[in-house]
Amino acid sequence: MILYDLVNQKQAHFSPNSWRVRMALAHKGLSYEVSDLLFGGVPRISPTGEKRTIPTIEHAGRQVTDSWEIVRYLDDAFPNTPRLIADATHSAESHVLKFFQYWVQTTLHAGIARLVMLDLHNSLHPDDHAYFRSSREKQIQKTLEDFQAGRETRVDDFRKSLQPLRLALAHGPFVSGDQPGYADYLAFGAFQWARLSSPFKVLAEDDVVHAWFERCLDLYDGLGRRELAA
Ligand SMILES: N[C@@H](CCC(=O)N[C@@H](CS)C(=O)NCC(=O)O)C(=O)O
Repeated sequence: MILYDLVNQKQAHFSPNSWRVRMALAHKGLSYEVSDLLFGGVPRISPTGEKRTIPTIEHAGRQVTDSWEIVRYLDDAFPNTPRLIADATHSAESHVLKFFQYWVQTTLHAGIARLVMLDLHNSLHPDDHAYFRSSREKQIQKTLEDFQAGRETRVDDFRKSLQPLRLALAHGPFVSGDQPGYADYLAFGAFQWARLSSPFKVLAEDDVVHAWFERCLDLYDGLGRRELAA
């Protein structure tokens, strides 16, 4: 199995969506090789030129792209490993987990982007700077500098938006309960992205979310912690 992943200037694997899959592979005890890429290399992953994003995996002669599709594929291809997304395709549990993924995307990823986007740009390999700046500035309709400006006064609003995580963590050490599950990996990816891309502290140290993130960094012999912080 090959995992195609992005690296920054320090060779850190910073992609949030890729961390979901890295944690899923560890949860299942599956081994794999990593193929490191810059943003500029992503269009060349597919031998036939089909659109690919990071993460993409290659297994048994086939490529699977999109983190959700990859985890579903792993659940099906390795039925003797613990499942991460509930069984039947249209089960209520899988829909609720997908809803949580949408919350991660719209609240965590978007909120973190507003705090660290310029730092993230600066952490990338210089060959990626021009592409990253022009593609992201087109999406956000501002300069990266303006987008990140004022973060010290805005970070409190981001921290308030984490209340659903705090409420969930009142029931156990992980969002999924006593043991970590895919909901944990979805949220973990977002905070790991921030940790690897910027020295800015998006979490307060006395927050239960901070304690949970530290627990996630320790999982699987410190898989997440081994990737050095920005
Ligand atoms: N929904 C996709 C999103 C994947 C995605 O957007 N990946 C980013 C990197 S984290 C990417 O490949 N970007 C390529 C680009 O911006 O050119 C997933 O969960 O895998």
